[in-house]
Amino acid sequence: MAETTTSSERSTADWQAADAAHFLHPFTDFKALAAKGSRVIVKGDNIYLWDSEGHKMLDAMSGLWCVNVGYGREELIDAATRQLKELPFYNSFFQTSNPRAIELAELLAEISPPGFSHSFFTGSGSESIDTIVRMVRRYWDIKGQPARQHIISRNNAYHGSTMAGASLGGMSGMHEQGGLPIPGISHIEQPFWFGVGQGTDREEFGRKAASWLEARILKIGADKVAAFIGEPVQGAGGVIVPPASYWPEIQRICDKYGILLISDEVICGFGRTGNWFGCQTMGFKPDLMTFAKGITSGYIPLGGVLVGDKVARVLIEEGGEFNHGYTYSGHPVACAVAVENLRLIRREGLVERVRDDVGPYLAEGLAAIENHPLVGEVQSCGLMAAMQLVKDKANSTCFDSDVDVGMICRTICFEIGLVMRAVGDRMIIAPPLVITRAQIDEMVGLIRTALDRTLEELKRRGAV
Ligand code: PXG
Repeated sequence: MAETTTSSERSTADWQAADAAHFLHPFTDFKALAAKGSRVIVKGDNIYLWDSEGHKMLDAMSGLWCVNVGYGREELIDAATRQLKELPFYNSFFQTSNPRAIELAELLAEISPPGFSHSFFTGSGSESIDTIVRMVRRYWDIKGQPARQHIISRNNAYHGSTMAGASLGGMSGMHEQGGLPIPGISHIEQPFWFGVGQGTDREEFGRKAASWLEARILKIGADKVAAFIGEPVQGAGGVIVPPASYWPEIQRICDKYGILLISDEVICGFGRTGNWFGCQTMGFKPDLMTFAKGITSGYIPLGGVLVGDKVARVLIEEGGEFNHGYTYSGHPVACAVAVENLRLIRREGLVERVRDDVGPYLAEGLAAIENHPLVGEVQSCGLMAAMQLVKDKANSTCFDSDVDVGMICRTICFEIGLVMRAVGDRMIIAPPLVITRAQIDEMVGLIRTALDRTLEELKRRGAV
């Protein structure tokens, strides 16, 4: 076995060879990556990353939508270190608890919308989604309506990668592997105006997209539907911001048929959209919320479910034992980091900053980019944004499927020192909430350069 070394002690080629020989990466064509060699990230500070070749990059994706307070925060490092020394692990099974998990549950009740007093902790977003499937089905069992099993989600949703997460997600590539979705789950079309609703009024389209939920409920039978789940703004699906009319109408339909409404806040939670939770930005009141990622700014894995009082009361007062939980539910070190992270977000006013300052400033900066010949649409919400790349701006025509314009642009981004993600032909960003106005200028400048170079490359290939 190789000794542990710091990055400077092994060459990039050496890291890549060992990586290819032993490490199977998520969502990866293993053979293709082994041939190419992975990019080895060795250091992070504030909103910047460095790879093993010493290249500095502006991380416009906050790691993977999670490093909300930026890299290298001593407060979080100290909180973890203190807790590692005091009590690195104890479980929350068998009638035991620990101070950090209690404090975190208390703090979450404070920062969440009214009516959320209880949390269930997990180790990730996917585990939170699995928890919610079991929890809402259990809720209806206790209520004497065991037929309410079915959960409705949406095409192009992302809810994680476990059996339940990948099933609730609406990614066909995931469903194709492993016999998914599992029974009792179905999907309606997403509220993606550019992709599904063009030619119609945006708000009218939002109401229409919500009406697909009602149609599905009636098809299945309301007495068989347990819940509807959605991300307030779809993240991994391409930062799809629904029309303002959408979520209030979804809420009305769920209320009408007595169906539980679940907000998947794994990306939108903890300030990303300019409120503590995305449902507040989108104007709806869910019964349950899943969270992960930004709760610890990604420094350590932690997820969970915020359980609204209506559901919690039934589970607590009438439910008896809930046969569900994980070794790391309420992990003291993860909870210590989360508590410090939430306090830091509050102390530095990061949520308000996204809402009133850097969020609107980013929107202004991107409005200028909307004029770019490659950009058909820009959407943003707080500090998450998407640029839809098009072949013909005047007619909003997309590129042919053999032109992988998103990947061309993404490769150029890495070359110029910008981490920006491509979801199909949509370029997306979600920078750390601590980003300054000057850094937004820098980021928008890099985006413009990337788009210009992408256009040049497309011309060279004869694709435009
Ligand atoms: N729900 C949502 C809304 C998510 O975005 C999960 C659940 C699952 O969380 P875990 O912690 O189990 O990964 C996610 C995760 C991407 C990308 O490519 C997005 C996620 C994960 C990996 C890649 O944008 N989101």
